[in-house]
Amino acid sequence: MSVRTTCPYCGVGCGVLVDTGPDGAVAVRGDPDHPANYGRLCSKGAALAETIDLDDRLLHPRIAGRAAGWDEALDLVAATFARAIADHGPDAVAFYVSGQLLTEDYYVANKLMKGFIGSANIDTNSRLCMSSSVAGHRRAFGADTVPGTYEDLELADLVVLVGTNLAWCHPVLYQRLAAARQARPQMRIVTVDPRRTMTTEIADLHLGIAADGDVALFNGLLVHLADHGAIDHEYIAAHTTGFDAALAAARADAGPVPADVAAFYDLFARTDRVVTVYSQGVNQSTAGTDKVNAIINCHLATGRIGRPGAGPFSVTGQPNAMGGREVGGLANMLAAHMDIENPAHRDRVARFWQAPAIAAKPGLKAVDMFRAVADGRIKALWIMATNPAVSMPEAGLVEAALQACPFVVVSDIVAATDTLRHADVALPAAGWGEKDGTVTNSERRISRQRPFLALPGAARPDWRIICDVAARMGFGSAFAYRNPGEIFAEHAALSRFENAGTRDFAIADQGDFDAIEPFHWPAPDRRFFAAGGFFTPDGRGRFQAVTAAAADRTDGAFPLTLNTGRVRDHWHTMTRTGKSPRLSQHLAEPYVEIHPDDAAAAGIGDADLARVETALGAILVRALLTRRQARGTIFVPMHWNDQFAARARVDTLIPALTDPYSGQPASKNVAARIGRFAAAVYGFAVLRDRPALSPALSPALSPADYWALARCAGGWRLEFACATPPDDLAAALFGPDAATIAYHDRAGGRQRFAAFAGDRLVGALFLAAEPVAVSRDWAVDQLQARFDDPRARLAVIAGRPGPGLVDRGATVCSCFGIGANQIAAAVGQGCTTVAAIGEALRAGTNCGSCRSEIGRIIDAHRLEAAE
Ligand SMILES: Nc1nc2c(c(=O)[nH]1)N[C@H]1C(S)=C(S)[C@@H](COP(=O)(O)OP(=O)(O)OC[C@H]3O[C@@H](n4cnc5c(=O)[nH]c(N)nc54)[C@H](O)[C@@H]3O)O[C@H]1N2
Ligand SMILES: Nc1nc2c(c(=O)[nH]1)N[C@H]1C(S)=C(S)[C@@H](COP(=O)(O)OP(=O)(O)OC[C@H]3O[C@@H](n4cnc5c(=O)[nH]c(N)nc54)[C@H](O)[C@@H]3O)O[C@H]1N2
Ligand code: SF4
Ligand SMILES: [Mo]
Repeated sequence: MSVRTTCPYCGVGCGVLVDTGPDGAVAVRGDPDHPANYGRLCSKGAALAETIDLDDRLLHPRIAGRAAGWDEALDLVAATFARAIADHGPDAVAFYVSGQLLTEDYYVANKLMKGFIGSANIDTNSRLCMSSSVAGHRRAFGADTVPGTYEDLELADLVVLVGTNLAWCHPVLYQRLAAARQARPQMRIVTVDPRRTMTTEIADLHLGIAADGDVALFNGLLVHLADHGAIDHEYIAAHTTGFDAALAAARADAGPVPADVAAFYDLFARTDRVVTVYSQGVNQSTAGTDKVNAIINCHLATGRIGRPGAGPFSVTGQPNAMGGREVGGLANMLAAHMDIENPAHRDRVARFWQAPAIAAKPGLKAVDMFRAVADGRIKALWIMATNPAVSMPEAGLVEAALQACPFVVVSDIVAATDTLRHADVALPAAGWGEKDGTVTNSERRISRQRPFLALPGAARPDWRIICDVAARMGFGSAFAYRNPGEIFAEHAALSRFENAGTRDFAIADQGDFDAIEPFHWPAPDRRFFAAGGFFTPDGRGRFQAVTAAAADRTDGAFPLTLNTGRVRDHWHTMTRTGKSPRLSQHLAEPYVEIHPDDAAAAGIGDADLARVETALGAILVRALLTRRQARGTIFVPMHWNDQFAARARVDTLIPALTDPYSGQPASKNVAARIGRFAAAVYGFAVLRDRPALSPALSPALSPADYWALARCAGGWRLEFACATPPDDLAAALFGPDAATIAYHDRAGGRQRFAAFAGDRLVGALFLAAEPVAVSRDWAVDQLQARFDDPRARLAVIAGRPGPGLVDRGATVCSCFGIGANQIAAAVGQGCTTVAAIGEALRAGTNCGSCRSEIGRIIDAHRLEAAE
């Protein structure tokens, strides 16, 4: 029988059906009955089965790097936290947690810190993610309420996508939008983003605003609405306050309106059903909260909120970002959407928890928390389900802080991360498929994650680890849960406790935990605020007077604006998606996207290596030249880290500038410069076994200034470059025993090696004085081939497919492994629609995540034909 669970990646929260065969093989498919996805999955969800093996898992507690038992580890954690609290007070300890914890884990972590330790020093990676939306919601609505549902995107006549690459980051929601638009072609879509993305492909109009131009854009819209009779005066009078001040502030921002912006204003003004979807292009900014309110102002002014097909819609990133907000996991929140600064709320929660020491004031937000770790105020820190050495701004300083901290505990599922290398105690947590509990998606829908695998090694669920530490600190009776169902029931009871409609967050008793079906809170398909009913003291929604601030951070030394974000097939710091060969092929290296003119000015050619530098440091990544990037701007993905590349952690470059209301860091607008990295030698290798890339293990490769490692079918692929040629690299990579054949073209500086064991390739290595021109996909295929014939071996060092073999080109469709060259060839043979490509090659017919990319190849090909 299938296990019904929920995808552990993005906040769309797709239902997943898992079947385990008699041999233990796991098959994953979309749950046709889950109301988030109705059976769909994206490339990441579809590849989940590739990420659950136990390679690289953390399976036992470790103390100072040595294996330890649970009792010893838990005793040490509890005793060290207790001693720090006794000696220095409760604010000398902190938890840094994650929107990837389940609600039950999150609830007990928050309860322990805020009710029993007596500090609010618990913050979460949601600070880097959703906190500006939380702050904007609370300013406007009086509570952190998401008014609408996913269905609104399908019912709208205009969908405005602001700072959100929905096609790659919320792919199933994007597919629902694309399907709705196909069914109702009159629907209009506008994208607002400084760069053109795959999401732009669906837009009728794209506004390529300057970084942080959003407040000015939406203030201009408010003025336009006021001046063109598009204001809902009745709604404003009945349900809101502050309109005049907000409009006056918006007018002060007024400037010339370009034609494309005017077209957007006009479309917005005359369309009743408008949904504005936004995510990190809005939140991750020093003006993040103001951006949120500038958007909400326009919806309040038109009364377009909480009605089918109308409303502002902040889409959440992580699978349980919303659950974390419900339990109050942010340092400035309490629990069940209550407010830590409200004495009545503190008293209520304290009574409900029978808490000995309810926190009296907000705790430290993420950036300030790591500063307090750095300067010694925090003596003991526990990090759970997040990788701040990669994902926090000023990541280098975060690492220095971890190194300086007397006691760092890290709960994770993998054995090696950039954060774990600083852990005094490493605790093995249960991962997806093993853990059991609930998550809440972007539309307030709570779904179960259910286990279908046994706990591996000594791994334990996070909730249990936290409760075991709480018990050892003397709080056993308040943390004596036997299972996550008991925690969920308490969480639900707190949401109803002395509520009587005064708080938005309320969930009914769900009865049997195991039988919980995906459900909306507070009631099925309920939306908020169509008829007022805000959670402010006077029940009115609050317009906010916001003003656009100067946002250009560039100067003569750092003339480019660095923007960061995500790619389609990787998840954050790659601890899970990096295990999947399929997902690692879409984009296999860290890169910088740059406009060809800016690249030319810096002397950078396509596929060159580029040094991206800010005032804080430099990284080395591959250059991708594209006109989708606006001049003067560059884009680097956030994913690559020291486990997968030599120096590509983009957060080492990002100063921790934060939004004044939310404390959310500005990850998308940093002054930078770029230069070509001149290597003496470029290399590419495919390898059966993962190469050890540390200087100690592979001295020959240690001078490599650049390397990037990716999983591929049958092994690993490695790109690298060195300023000085390495000695004897082939032997270091292949081992002394492999039968190696070699080709040297001294004039051209090319060397190629192939090593075999039996009839299989152990590895192939290609070196050149310029970026290696060998088909990556073809080379990867050789790892799976049989080499009985010596001539076939020679083809490997010839570095090209033999006659009759085609190079698939860069992978576009991850599900079926279809490359760009194959798609282009099919277009040439008359397949001129995405559907026709699907019929011919199957590309795009499973998860659909690549459909916009296929569309782009078709368009490019037609353009070429027309020229
Ligand atoms: N494939 C994949 N999907 C994911 C994730 C992942 O790691 N991989 N992570 C999940 C998580 S936790 C999150 S939070 C979401 C994030 O989802 P998104 O917010 O969609 O992702 P990002 O790529 O971070 O940023 C979105 C866009 O903001 C644009 N932007 C930058 N500056 C500005 C600006 O000033 N104004 C405007 N309007 N736009 C700007 C960027 O160019 C970028 O295209 O994705 C979730 N889904
Ligand atoms: N420059 C830049 N930086 C950014 C962003 C950006 O757009 N640009 N985006 C920010 C955003 S929105 C986010 S959400 C963050 C994400 O950043 P992180 O939270 O640091 O990224 P993840 O890789 O998701 O880290 C999750 C960790 O938890 C582990 N893990 C997985 N499952 C479990 C579990 O069940 N239990 C435990 N204990 N551990 C588990 C994983 O192995 C991994 O090490 O990055 C932020 N940083
Ligand atoms: S859209 Fe993809 S990553 Fe997000 S929940 Fe659905 S299957 Fe998972
Ligand atoms: Mo996020």
